[in-house]
Amino acid sequence: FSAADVTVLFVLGGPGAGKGTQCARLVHDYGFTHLSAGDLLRAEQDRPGSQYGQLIRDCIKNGAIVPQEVTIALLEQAMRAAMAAASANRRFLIDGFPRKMDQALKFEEVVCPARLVLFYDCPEAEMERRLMERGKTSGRADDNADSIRKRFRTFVDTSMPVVTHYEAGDRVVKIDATPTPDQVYAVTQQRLKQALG
Ligand code: UP5
Ligand code: MG
Repeated sequence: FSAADVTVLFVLGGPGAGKGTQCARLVHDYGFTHLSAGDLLRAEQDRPGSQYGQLIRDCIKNGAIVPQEVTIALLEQAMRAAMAAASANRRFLIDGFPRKMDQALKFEEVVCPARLVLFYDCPEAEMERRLMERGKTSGRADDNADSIRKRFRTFVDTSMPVVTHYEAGDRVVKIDATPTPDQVYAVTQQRLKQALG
């Protein structure tokens, strides 16, 4: 891939910040292709014959980060599939990735550089409330108090440095994710318009 052919936006934010919720709206209104790294990993985990099933299951439950080779290969495959489809769309929202510096550097080296980073900023107490609520029905193995604590820890220790890295390169659009989904989305639209034209 080259940056001339595709536009990639990384969508980052803590667990439960609302990345998936905002991405769904952007897809609906602007026709981005949405690739959630977490969703791709969960699908790979359940794919019969996958050699990574157990590894992914363990990482997700413990809020740990799956080795980048696995995740980048899944993202690359999904991007190729999207581009081969008849309605070839070359604008991608990569949701929940990169969440570790090595992933960020590797993806931009072997796939393509991100045009910008949407960063949804939300206090832990609010994210915890949302995840515990969702956990009543989501069936997600990591929507429980123990896993949530570990996910927050990984986010602060390992994923925030990625955001700081992109902030230094002036590529971050930071959005307060605390208000209602409608309000967050209105700001997202406004800020994206400013940034992308
Ligand atoms: N909600 C959303 N917005 C709201 C708002 N403004 N006000 C009130 N409620 C709001 O939202 C979460 C919940 O909050 C929902 O119930 C929603 O209705 C409500 P959602 O949009 O799903 O938030 P999101 O940020 O997408 O939360 P998610 O739980 O998906 O975030 P994570 O980053 O934890 O999950 P992800 O799927 O990205 O990763 C899971 C795991 O996969 C990681 O912990 C890791 O183990 C592994 N992983 C990797 O190893 N590598 C990767 O590159 C990616 C993932
Ligand atoms: Mg999500």
